[in-house]
Formats: sequence, C-alpha cells, structure tokens
Amino acid sequence: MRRRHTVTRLLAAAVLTLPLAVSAAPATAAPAAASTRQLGDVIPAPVETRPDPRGTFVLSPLTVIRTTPGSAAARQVGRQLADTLRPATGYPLPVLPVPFTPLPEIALLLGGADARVGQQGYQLDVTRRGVTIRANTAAGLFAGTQTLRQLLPAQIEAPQRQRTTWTVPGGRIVDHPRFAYRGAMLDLARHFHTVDEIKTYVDLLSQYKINYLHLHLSDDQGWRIQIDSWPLLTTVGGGPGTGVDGVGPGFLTKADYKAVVAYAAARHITIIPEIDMPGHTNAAQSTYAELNCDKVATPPRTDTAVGYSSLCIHDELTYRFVEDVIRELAEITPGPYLHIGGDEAHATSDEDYRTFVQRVLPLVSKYGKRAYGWNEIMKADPATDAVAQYWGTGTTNADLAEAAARGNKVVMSPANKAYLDMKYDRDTPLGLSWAAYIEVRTAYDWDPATRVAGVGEDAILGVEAPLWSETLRSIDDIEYMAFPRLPAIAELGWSTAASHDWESFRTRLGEQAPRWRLQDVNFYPSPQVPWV
Ligand code: TNX
Repeated sequence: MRRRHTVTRLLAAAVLTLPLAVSAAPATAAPAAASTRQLGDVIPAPVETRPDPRGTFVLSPLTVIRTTPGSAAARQVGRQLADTLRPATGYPLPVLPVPFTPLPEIALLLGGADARVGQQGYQLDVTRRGVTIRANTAAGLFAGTQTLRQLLPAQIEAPQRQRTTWTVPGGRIVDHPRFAYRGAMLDLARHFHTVDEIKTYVDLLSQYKINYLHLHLSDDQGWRIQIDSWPLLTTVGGGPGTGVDGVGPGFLTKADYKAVVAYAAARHITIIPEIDMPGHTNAAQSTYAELNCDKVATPPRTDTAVGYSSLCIHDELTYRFVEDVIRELAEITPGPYLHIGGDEAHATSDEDYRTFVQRVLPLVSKYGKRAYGWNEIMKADPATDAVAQYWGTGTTNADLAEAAARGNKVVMSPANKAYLDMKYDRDTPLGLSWAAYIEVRTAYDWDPATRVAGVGEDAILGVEAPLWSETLRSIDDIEYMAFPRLPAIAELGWSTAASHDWESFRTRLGEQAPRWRLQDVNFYPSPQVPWV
C-alpha cells in the first residue's frame, strides 16, 4: 500500500504542476552529462544491441509520447509510460495518437519492426531526435518500454529534488524472448497476501518481462478464493485462524480476483489460478465433512507438514466439488491455463492418483482451459495439451521425459535453482532450505533446456520462479526473497542461451540497486553482486 499511495499522490502533484514545469524548464536540457549506461545494460539481456554513441537522446519538457493512430492498445502503453516517467521528470509528456509531430518524441508504433521480434519482442531505436519502439503487439511495445525505463537514469524511479539529465544511450536493440512463458508464483495459502501486495509484486515482475503470475490459491492451511457453490471454503477455510501458525487469514473475493487479473493484464501479465488436489486439501476437508471418505471433518491445520491430506477418490461428490471449483474459476479467468496442483499426494495411492488426474484434467478442458499441474500429473499419462511444471531437484525424471517425447510442454521450476522461498545461505532469516541454499549465482547458473535429460528446448514452454509462503507474511518478506533472484530467472526465460554470462549478469544486477532503493524494494544485498 505504502508505495502505491506515494506514487498516486506524487503523480497527482506532477500533473498539477505540469504547466509550471513546461514554462520553467528551458527547452534545451542542461549539457548532457556523459551517460555511463550502455545500451545493453538491461535485465533481461537483449538479443541484439548496436550502440551508436552519436545517438544519445535527452528527454526534455518538450518530449511527447506518440502512439500509432487508431490503436487504443498502443495508446494505453503510452499512457503507462507517461505515468512512469512523469513523477521523476515533472515533464508533461502528452500521449498523442498522431502520425507525425515536429517535437522530440518517444514513438510507440505497431508494425514495422525487425521480423525477428515476433509476438512478444520489440525493436528500440534511440537517436538524437527521439526513441522509437516498434512491435507487432501491445505486449511487445510494453516490453520495449520496460527496456527504455532501465536505459534511463535510475532517478527515473522516484520524484527528484535535484535536476537530472534524462539521457538514453543511442543505438538499436532488437529483442525477443527465448521462451514464450516466463512466470512467477505466489503462495496465498500458507499466508494470505492482499490485493495491494499482489499488485506491488505484479509491478515489479512486469519490469523484468515476466508474463505469467501463478497464484497458489488453496492448500492444507487455507483456501483463498471465493467459490459461490461452496461458500464456507473462504469464510471458514480462509477465515480467522487460518494460515501457518494461524496468522495468515484472508481470501480473494471474485471481485478482488478480477481486479488482480485486470491489473496484471494491463501490465501484460496473465494470471494462472491453482487449486491444489488431490493432496494439499486439508483446508477444504476441514471445512466440509462430506469431502472426507469417512464424512468426518479433519481438524484445521496451521503447521507446515505436507503429504497427509487426500480428497476421497472413489466418491462422486468429490468430482462434483472439483467441477464446481473448476467451473467457477474458469469463469473468472481469461487466461488460457488452469493449474490443478497434483504435487506431493503421498496420502493417495498411485492407482487412485491416476484415476483422479485422468478424471480431473478433462474437466479443465471442458471449461475451456488448458490443464496445467506439477510434474507428478505426468504419471497419469495425460493428453498432450497438458502442461507439467517441473519442481524436482534432480536431472532425470522418466515420466517427464516420456511426456516430453509424447509432446507435452514443460515449465521449468527446479526447486534447487528456481524456488525463491529457499534461503540464500544458512544465515537467511526467512525461507526454507529443504531443496538447497540458493545464492544468486546458483539461481542464475543453469540452463532450462539441459536441466532434465530428455526435456530439451523444444519441450520447454518456459521457466517459473515459485515463492512459497510458509515463512513469508509481508510484502517486505516477499521482496527480500524475490530480489535479486527473480531477475535471474527472468533472464533465463527471456535471454538467449548464448548470452548467458555470470560476470555480465552480476554487473547489470548491481546496477539495479539504485532503482530498487528508489522503489522501496526490500532486496537481499548478496555479497556475490557488485552493488552500485
Ligand atoms: C514443496 S514444491 C511443495 C510446497 C511447499 C514447498 C516449500 C511443491 C510442488 N510442493 O507444498 O510449500 O515445497 O518449499
């Protein structure tokens, strides 16, 4: 909340002072301080960078943001860029959907980009006269504006008292992602996180070109999404006393969820809901006795044990429940995926697990969504459109390799590399350590396409960085675990394998610190990184 309030207030202040800013500031900016930022100093590393030292652009009070005429989507990206740049600069930066202006400009144009940019990439040209971002989609334009944000001085991240020269290094970037899917996951079940906290996380994710946010909405300790046909799930299963140690209560109403979906969509992030089953279901089974084979409600649980709960596999009521939940979730989820969990079902026999998964995945398809689950679902030989999320720590997994050979896609989240809830080292005050200690270099130094034997580049949809919340309560806690490792996973998902370079990455990461300080991001100052 704190950050949002500040930004809103300052934005309002900036708008009120616009005429003043225009008349008071000289049309030509102060002599350009030599920019130490290079065109490629961006996370994730761009595909192709051609610096042109003669092309430095300086943002001025006369700069306009010009967008493709007739495109509401381009105009929206332009407005968001203006919202980002106005508080610090105090410049008016009007957004003009016109074919031409004689003024210095940042142009956001649909079409005309290098053919390689595809559906998510962009081309960014910086000359003395302006910046031009070209893309085939609004998502591509948005990605280009996130690169531009990092090319501006770090001071762009907060209102400034001192005068700053807003230089952008000259040249051309052609950029597009290695993988279509670059995700993050937030666990709302162990400790609930509010809509404002989720929005803050979305803001941060979008700066690193993450395009999916997976929400873990149910677990043994809590149920966090309103389901009208089973109303006690939230009021009891997500009510007072739920969560780890009983201190993580709360839930998203459908209106909350829709607000999160819309907020994320405006930042080109698609929400993926997860309801974990057939295990990790104690919150539901302690709320509704009929979901248990013996028809006795289980006690609520606030500890962090895993693997003890299971829905009743041979009871038709179970599938009415599951279908109700999937139907209601699908209705409020515009994105293509619906995640059914499927991990650590140790209280379900292998045969029952297969029976369950084979009944439930088609229900996801029935409501128009693509089935997605933790890698265990591949034990049930699902249809090839089902997606598996690999969370293992090993480099072999026969079920996954067979699924990949059949054509199933895989999202890579190896727990000993990509889990943001693992401690950095033994002294980290938050987090767990069952999979590994994960310092920044460990999070960065792996290749999604060579991680698991038989699961190569073609089988991989992308990468995801899960953040489990057993030990995490506040947005400060979330930020401490996600930064600086989230940008490492973001780079693995976006940048080419050939560009992978720890020395380059850690230098660029160190340069992010002033931005995080100005945005009030509570990051872990890893000793592996030369922080600026
Ligand atoms: C394992 S990873 C789990 C979660 C825990 C996590 C903690 C996975 C699919 N299941 O239930 O929260 O470890 O790191």
